[in-house]
Amino acid sequence: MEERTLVIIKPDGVERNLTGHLLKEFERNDLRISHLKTMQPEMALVRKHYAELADKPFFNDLLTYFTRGPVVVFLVDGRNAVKRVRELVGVTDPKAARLNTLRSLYGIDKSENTIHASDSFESAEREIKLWFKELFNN
Ligand code: DGI
Repeated sequence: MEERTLVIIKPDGVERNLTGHLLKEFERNDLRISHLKTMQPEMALVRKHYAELADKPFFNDLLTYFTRGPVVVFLVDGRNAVKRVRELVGVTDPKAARLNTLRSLYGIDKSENTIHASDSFESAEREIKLWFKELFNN
């Protein structure tokens, strides 16, 4: 099924000049980048994005990290894009991520894992509305 998902290059990725490398991997894997922007995220937006982690002990560190510098936010389109992008990105902990996934190649550790990708079709819909409000009328 043709799908759209949300990807974010987190501050550690932008800081280490990995934006181009990371974007290229999506195109190389036959996925299409349909919208893209750089922004300095507001704390309130990141709080909403990670609302389901609000009671985790690492939540405040996560907010500080995510808002410490610019991020690159983009939409990726393609057949089964949600699952294919998650496979390309790899699991949360870069040390546990499969060989050649983006987190295993570029992630620093579990708290600074360089890249975010929506984990389901429903998450993608919710997150696209949060990060790309301008695409919606209401
Ligand atoms: O969907 P994911 O990003 O793979 O994972 P998630 O939604 O469970 O967690 C969101 C982010 O929170 C994750 O990319 C990095 C951070 N995180 C998750 N688990 C831990 C964590 N950070 C720390 N410091 N410790 C954790 O156990």
